[in-house]
Order: sequence, then C-alpha cells, then structure tokens
Amino acid sequence: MNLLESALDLRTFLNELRHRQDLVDVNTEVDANLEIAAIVRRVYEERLSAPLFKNIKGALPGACVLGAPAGMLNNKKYAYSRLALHFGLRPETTPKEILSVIRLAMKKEPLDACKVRSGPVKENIWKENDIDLTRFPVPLLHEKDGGRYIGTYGFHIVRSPDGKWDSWSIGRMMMVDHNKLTGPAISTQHIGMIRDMWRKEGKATPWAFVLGAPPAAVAVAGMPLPAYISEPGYVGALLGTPIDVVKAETCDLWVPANAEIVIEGEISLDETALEGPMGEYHGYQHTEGKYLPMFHVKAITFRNNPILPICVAGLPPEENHTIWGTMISAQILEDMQEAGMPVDMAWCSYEAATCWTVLSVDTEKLALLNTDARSFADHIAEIYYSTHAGYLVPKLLLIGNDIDITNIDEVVWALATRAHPQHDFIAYPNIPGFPMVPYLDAENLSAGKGGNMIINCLFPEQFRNEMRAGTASFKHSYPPELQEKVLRKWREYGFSE
Ligand SMILES: Cc1cc2nc3c(=O)[nH]c(=O)nc-3n(C[C@H](O)[C@H](O)[C@H](O)COP(=O)(O)O)c2cc1C
Ligand SMILES: [Mn+2]
Repeated sequence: MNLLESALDLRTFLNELRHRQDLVDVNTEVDANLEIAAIVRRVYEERLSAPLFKNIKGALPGACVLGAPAGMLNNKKYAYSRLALHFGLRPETTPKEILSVIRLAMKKEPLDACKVRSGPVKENIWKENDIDLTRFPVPLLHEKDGGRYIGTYGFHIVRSPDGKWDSWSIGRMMMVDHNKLTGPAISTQHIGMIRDMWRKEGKATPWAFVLGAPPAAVAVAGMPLPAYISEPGYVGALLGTPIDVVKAETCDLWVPANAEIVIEGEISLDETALEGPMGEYHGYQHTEGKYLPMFHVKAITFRNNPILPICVAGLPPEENHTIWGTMISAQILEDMQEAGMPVDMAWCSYEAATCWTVLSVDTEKLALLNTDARSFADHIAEIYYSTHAGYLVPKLLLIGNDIDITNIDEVVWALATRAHPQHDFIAYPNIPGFPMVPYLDAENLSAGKGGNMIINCLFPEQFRNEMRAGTASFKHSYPPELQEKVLRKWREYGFSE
C-alpha cells in the first residue's frame, strides 16, 4: 500500500485502486459524447469501481478520462475507501476519522508549496496557435447540458493582487471554443473575491486551472477554508509534506508539477458567455443557461497520455457530496467548536445532496448551557450562517449525540420522531444564503436570502441531558450477556452471517 504517495500523485492513486480491484481499465472504444458520462453515472448509482477510459473516439491519442474519483463503494467496510485514499488514509477509514485528520491540519502551521524548476506537467506545451481544447476528450455529461465540460474535478488557481493569498478552488468549466471557457466565479466564493480585487484595479485576473492534481490538493480545493487562508499551505500541513509546484508559462502563478493538464490564461474583466445549463450537485437538470465570466486560454501544458478526471454531477453520491460535503462538514465542526458550541460531529449527509448539514449535539454539554430549543437554534443560526462553510448549506438539523449522524437511517428516524411540527421547524428568511439551492424562488434569488432553516430534532428533555424514552432495539432492549449469546450462536440458529 502506498498511501501517502497516493494522496500526492494521481497516477500512484490509480495504481493503488487497481491493486485493490477498485479500478476498471476500459479499453473498449467509448464516446465522450454522453456515453462516458452515462457509464460514470451508473457507477455512482450502483457504487462500483472507478472507470479509467483509455480508448476515446477522436481524442488526442493516449488521452484518458477517469470517472468517479471519489465515488462510494457498496461494501460497507470500504464504503469511503476512495475518498479516504485522497488523504492517504487506509480503506476502512470512517467519516469521523477523516474529519479528525482534516481538522488536525487546521492546528498546524501551513507548509507552503515547494517551488521546483520543472515537472511532468511540462512534457507538452501548447501556446498561441497550438492551443486547442477540443483535442482533449471533453465530455458532454448530460443530454440537456448547454455545453461540454472540461472542468468538473479540477481547480482554479488565482492570487490576490498583493500576492499574499493563493486560492485553489474547485469550480466547473465549460468549453466555449478551442481557446475559451466559461464558468462561475460567485463573489462569495474566493475566486470571485480575488477576481473582484483585480477588477477594482481595472485588470483581468491571471488564472490557471488544474486537472489531475494530487488527490489531496483536489479535496482541499473543494473545502471552504476561511478567506485569506491559502489552500496550498494547508494541503502541505495536512499531508506533512509540501506539494511541488512549477511556474506557469504565461503568468506568475505556480501550479502542481505532477498535474495531468494545466490550462492557463486570464479571467476576463467583464466579457461573459452563456454557461450551462448543467445537471448539478442537487440532482436537478435546469433548462436555462446563465451569462458567466469568460476565461481566455493563453497556454496549455500537459503530461504525456494525460488523464482527465471528471465528476458527473447529479443524484448522490458523487464528488459534490463525497468531497464537497465532507470538506464542508470538517470546516463546520471546527467553526462550531471554535465558537464554543456543544457539538461533537457535523455531517452533510450525502443523501441530502449538500442541501443539509446535521450537527450532533453533545447533550451533556448542552445541559450546562441551561437553554431551550428556540434560543439554542437562534444562537446556532447566527454562528452557522455567518461562516463561509455554513453559508453554502441551507438546512441544519440539530440531533442529540445518542444518534450516529453519519448513519442516514438513524438521522431519518430522529427527524421523523423528534422534531415537533409546530415549533421545531424554524425558518430564517432574513439570513443570506447560497444562491444555487434548488427550491429558492425568484424573489429569494433576487433578495439573496429566504432558503435557510433549522430543524430541531432534540426532545425538550435532551436540553437537560435526559431522554423522553428509551430506544427499542437489539442494542438497547436486551441485557449485554444475552446480546453476546445471540451473536455467538448466530450461525447455530441457521443464519449465514
Ligand atoms: C466536484 C465539485 C464541483 C464543484 N463545483 C463548483 C462550482 O461549479 N461552483 C462553485 O462555486 N463551487 C463549486 N464547488 C464547491 C467549491 O469548490 C467549494 O465551495 C470551495 O470551498 C470553493 O473554494 P473557496 O472556499 O476557496 O472559495 C464544487 C465542489 C466539488 C467537490
Ligand atoms: Mn479558499
């Protein structure tokens, strides 16, 4: 097992998956026009091994596409193994352990990327007339998408004009033509904040976009770390070793040396292009596109036989849930504990498509606050929605820590049986929220708010660290000796496991 190296290098990551029989090398010819995406969709939905497409109709010879880089597995024990490998963690790692590792890095000093002179990403360099995005196997992901997306699992690199803040962030990139792209740069996301700084100076934003970066770097680029924190330094701290970077060809940005493909250029000052629609993280396919910033390509560098990783967004679980949801959960848990809240776990249930977060409330600590449901919810709302991470996820469930909030069955049970319809569903219509949430109406969208809600699933007794009723279950309704006996004799009774 080569765990740390897998977090640092996509090709090592793939070899490790292959070794575990969690990679399917697809040598049959496939079409980037919908066929690849349909296969990847089925892989997510059936929780199968990641496909590596090696024979793509009409593409640059040797170019490959990797699907479902952080998809889930059916096998319960290894369900999170592909996600865990992004951080160099063993296949049995649980969500709680993943969050601990991510949070530990927040307490460490940043370890800045290491500037090196060259690397595999410079094996091929296209400039000026050589630039042609269409030579890559840029997939059409859903029948009703407004264009082909080269970037669904890649990250933007931008730097503040004063040079103090390097931002790495995942964002989708649609191909406009052979040397232009378009995609979101929302002004509450860091790419948008930094672009606004450049625009204030009347300048286009120097920009690079990285595909096939070290898996840990991709995961961190999908993490809502607070503003002014540079993701590259954080990834270094997370892995205990810096990421090697090389200088871009056309601007003073530094890009991962072993990336598969780097597209560089600038984000236009005010030029736009029609982007989308695209099947999205919440599971819906909108029908209208939007005018979003134009990205001009000035150079492309790539490895021999480049691998393009993709996420085919839609119904969970895909990377908008397994990566984005997990990274958001880690940041929210940190923010809640920093604010002194009695919260021992946070989890964006993948099944809720990154539209709700569950907080596990430590009822022993809750009782010390001597509070009630409404005051507690109001206090949590004030903290949660004001954070960069909490702002992204509109619904928040509060559940006592007798429940394992990473187990969706238990969460549904608590939601259905503990939240009182008259006073536990508390809307916060005046707190601003993320505009991509699918149930927002036109009025909400123009006001930038209206979609936020806390659902209190704590019984009133839990505010005194008491319980309304015991649980009727194998674990709770029988003496431990009897449970042991039953487990010991399980096969003797005639069950196979
Ligand atoms: C697969 C995937 C796709 C994503 N696509 C987008 C996107 O298109 N637009 C966006 O604003 N955020 C997108 N995100 C979420 C951002 O990457 C995330 O909010 C991150 O925190 C942004 O970086 P920042 O906090 O430095 O702004 C995506 C995340 C993942 C994992
Ligand atoms: Mn950031």
